[in-house]
Amino acid sequence: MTNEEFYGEHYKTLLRIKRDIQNILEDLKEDYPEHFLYVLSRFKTADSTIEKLQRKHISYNNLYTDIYDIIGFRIVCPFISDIHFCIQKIKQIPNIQIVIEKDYITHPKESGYQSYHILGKYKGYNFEIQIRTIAFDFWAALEHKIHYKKNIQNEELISSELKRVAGNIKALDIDMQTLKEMIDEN
Ligand code: 0O2
Repeated sequence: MTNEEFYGEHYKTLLRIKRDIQNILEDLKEDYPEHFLYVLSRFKTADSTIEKLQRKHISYNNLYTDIYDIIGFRIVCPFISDIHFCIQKIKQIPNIQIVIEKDYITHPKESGYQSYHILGKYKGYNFEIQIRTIAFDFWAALEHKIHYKKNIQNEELISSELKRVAGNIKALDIDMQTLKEMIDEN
């Protein structure tokens, strides 16, 4: 099914809202380039949304209330300390209502995934923003490619190895943060 068929009358509005939020985030990146490395956006395909509705037992009627990431954004930061700065800037955006915050940095997911998620509403439509360091973006991108939601052999071993690597990435993030602070104090 095409996105146009699936999202119907909402499709054009969703695309417009995605573009509006993307522009707002790009402006923030331009104003604070030292905190924002890059901003990405994606539109959830009809197939991916249908899979999510089925997996979470959500009826199509509740699509626009219960699913937040049809319009999704990712902010990638250089250092752990930038994440908090970006969250504050997002909270100050006019006309945005924050509905749920998921702090997978303080409380990583079972997989080892670390990222801060903001689920919110803009002009009546839900959106999700994921904020993470470039080091964890690297982990999440590769983990998504090779493992996330896949049924694989050696599941236990692979999962524990991915978690071990996530631990290394966390240590790397902390080392880079310490180095930054040492250099800033010069
Ligand atoms: P996609 O393919 O990225 O669009 P869930 O219960 O995990 O399906 P939920 O309840 O919406 O999803 O919330 P959650 O757990 O915060 O996950 C939202 C999104 O975070 C996911 O979207 C992924 O993009 C990302 N994510 C969550 N957990 C992991 C993980 O272990 N590894 C990686 N690489 N990404 C993760 P989707 O729709 O599940 O997938």
